[in-house]
Amino acid sequence: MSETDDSLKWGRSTVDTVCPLDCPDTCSLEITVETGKIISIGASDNNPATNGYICGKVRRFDERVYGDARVTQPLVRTGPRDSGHWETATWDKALGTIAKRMQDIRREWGGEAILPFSYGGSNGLLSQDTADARLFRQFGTARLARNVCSIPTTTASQALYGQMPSVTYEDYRQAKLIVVWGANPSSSGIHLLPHIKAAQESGAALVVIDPRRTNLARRADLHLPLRPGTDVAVALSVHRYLFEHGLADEQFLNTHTHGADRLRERAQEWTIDHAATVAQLDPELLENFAEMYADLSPAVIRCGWGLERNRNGESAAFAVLALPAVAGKFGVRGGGYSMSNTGAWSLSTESWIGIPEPNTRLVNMNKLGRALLEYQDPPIQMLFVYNCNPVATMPNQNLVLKGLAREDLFTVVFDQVMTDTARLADIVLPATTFLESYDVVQSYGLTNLQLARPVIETVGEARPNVEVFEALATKLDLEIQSDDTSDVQALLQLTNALPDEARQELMDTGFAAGIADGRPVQFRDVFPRTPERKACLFPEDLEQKSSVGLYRYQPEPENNDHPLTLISPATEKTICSTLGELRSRVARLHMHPEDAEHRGLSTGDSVRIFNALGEVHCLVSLNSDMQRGTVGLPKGLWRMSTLNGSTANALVSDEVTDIGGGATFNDTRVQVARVVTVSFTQEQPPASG
Ligand SMILES: Nc1nc2c(c(=O)[nH]1)N[C@H]1C(S)=C(S)[C@@H](COP(=O)(O)OP(=O)(O)OC[C@H]3O[C@@H](n4cnc5c(=O)[nH]c(N)nc54)[C@H](O)[C@@H]3O)O[C@H]1N2
Ligand SMILES: Nc1nc2c(c(=O)[nH]1)N[C@H]1C(S)=C(S)[C@@H](COP(=O)(O)OP(=O)(O)OC[C@H]3O[C@@H](n4cnc5c(=O)[nH]c(N)nc54)[C@H](O)[C@@H]3O)O[C@H]1N2
Ligand code: SF4
Ligand SMILES: [Mo]
Repeated sequence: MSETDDSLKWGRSTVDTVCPLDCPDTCSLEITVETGKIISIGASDNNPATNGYICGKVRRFDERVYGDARVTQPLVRTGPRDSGHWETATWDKALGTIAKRMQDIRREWGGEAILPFSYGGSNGLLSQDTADARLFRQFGTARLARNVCSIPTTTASQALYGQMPSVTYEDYRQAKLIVVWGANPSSSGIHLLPHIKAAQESGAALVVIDPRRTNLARRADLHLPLRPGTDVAVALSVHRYLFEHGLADEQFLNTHTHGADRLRERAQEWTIDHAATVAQLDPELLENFAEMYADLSPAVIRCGWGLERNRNGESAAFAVLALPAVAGKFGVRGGGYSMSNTGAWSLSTESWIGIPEPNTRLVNMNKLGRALLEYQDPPIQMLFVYNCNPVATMPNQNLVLKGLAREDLFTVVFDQVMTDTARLADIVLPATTFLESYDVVQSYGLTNLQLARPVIETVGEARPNVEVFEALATKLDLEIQSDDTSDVQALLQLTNALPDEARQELMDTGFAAGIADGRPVQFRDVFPRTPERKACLFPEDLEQKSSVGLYRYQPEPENNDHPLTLISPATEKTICSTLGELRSRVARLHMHPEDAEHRGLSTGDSVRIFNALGEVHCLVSLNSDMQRGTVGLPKGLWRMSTLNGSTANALVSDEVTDIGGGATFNDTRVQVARVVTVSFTQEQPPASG
């Protein structure tokens, strides 16, 4: 980053930018910099939704920027994997080595033996699907299906409504009923909370549907502590209730939807009692919910991602997102649903990648371990990881680790810090953080676009993604038709794809609000982006694709050896695994006191959580906010946060959902037992070695 103003180096200044982390809120930030160093990170006024505050994670983001885990130079492995022995290299040498290996592998095995592996990273538009995509497409590597998150919900919201923009946070104040379904905004999107509170103060009712009694559930009028994976049954029972009691909005269904009859047919078997039995709910509570949803308007559903991470993920998301159509909740401010707004700007990455996607092998990222160990013709010979920390975040951790341990695999990890994945690499490349480079950040919780700008000089030799992939392409002699050899040039190219007015706004102020001033009313200002602008309640193509059919519940198989269901939702400590390096305490498994009592466990005990895939050793906390039979570990832990170096994903299988191939993190059966600590007497010394 050469564009930094000299005043940043010497004086004290404040710079406005945006938080691009994988969080729906995209806070606008004010960073104070003194003699070139960040001294504080706080909120700025640019994005009204930020409302003067940011989360604790990003307030301490400077601890990542300057922390011990930061990678500041290209590193080449000199000892065995994970030994921590590295030598530094110049960028030129590191990229030269990588380019040579890529060429050799392509010659011997074909381009498909190289697997680029990435997810959101810092989530800025420049940092993925720009120069990286041009390089890998042109070189003919394998392709990655980035399916770890939001596949079931996106499949449903795309098919039903063509990813119509959502009810925005501010409009929650207008609602008379707010349903927070499988989302935990107290951790995962804190700027929604004041609006929910304000609505409650004006008399709105709050329903939370979550196996845990979350903070929000405690403040709710009704909490449905359902068994994980049973949302489809619960939602279909509400559909049935609406249809049976003449409370479905037939006029809306006739005018604005297709397929309501098929949905009604599928809902038929789901009486309140049947659904309550399957979901282990009190049928009276469930009926209360159905009544409230029928009676109260405007009613908004905040659909989260907790409900999608199981075998019923797609059908659950369909059944939940179809509710406002059947109940006629659209067309008024504060009515409808909120899901991801990724589609709000209709930005086409294809237009700025400019190179068609080759028809090479497609690897579902959830199957990384299997891909490294089992895929043949050709076997994977090289993995290029960026914007992602798969050891911490992908399913079936032990298989991933075994794959990464292959001596014949060449692994490059391009990251800001020495992650659990980077430790296993052959070459580690240092990446800039969002405080060191330009980017454009599109909110998926709101509709705005914001500009991220460098506020400090790059730390060490860290470089932004665009620059690194361009430099590597040059080493590979690829003729990539692009002028964006730096993040600034890429930024200019990307913003050219925006509508003129938005582009101007973004460049002038760093902020563009988006559709209808960022507050679109569904079925009034925005309509489904589907043929005829109608909601498609029963897409036949997906019905065909599903192994059991849409809106159908697949029960869990009996598993008496592993009777507990493990969930691993987001916490306020990390964003996925980002910032996990700052988490020093041993993780805790949360368990209902009755489940603990059966196992003779008390808070603070060391436990093994195990199933056929692996085991995790950590501490246990008794917590009556957990549903009986369901236990919880944090998402995104680093290996150092447990007692045996395994995290929740060591217990999560790489089975994927049947329509979109999404991850099933919360569909995990485990058993828990105390870790027996053996004490040795002097006569029986422990064996050495
Ligand atoms: N602080 C923080 N913020 C984040 C993230 C983070 O890691 N940390 N991650 C970001 C990302 S990548 C995402 S995708 C979002 C995710 O944000 P959320 O939508 O909040 O998703 P989760 O944290 O997976 O789970 C939300 C809730 O679903 C519940 N749940 C689990 N299984 C089920 C189920 O079967 N049915 C129902 N109804 N509920 C269930 C969990 O108990 C949890 O309270 O958050 C983003 N924001
Ligand atoms: N058990 C369990 N596991 C889960 C989930 C769960 O609910 N339970 N949720 C899943 C979800 S929702 C998601 S989205 C995934 C996310 O999984 P990942 O995509 O692996 O997300 P992070 O752990 O945040 O890793 C992103 C990495 O990119 C790096 N990075 C950031 N910015 C840049 C950049 O500009 N350039 C480069 N080169 N690197 C950068 C960061 O330092 C970080 O190490 O995790 C999933 N894992
Ligand atoms: S992680 Fe979310 S809440 Fe925290 S600063 Fe970033 S956008 Fe705001
Ligand atoms: Mo995610």
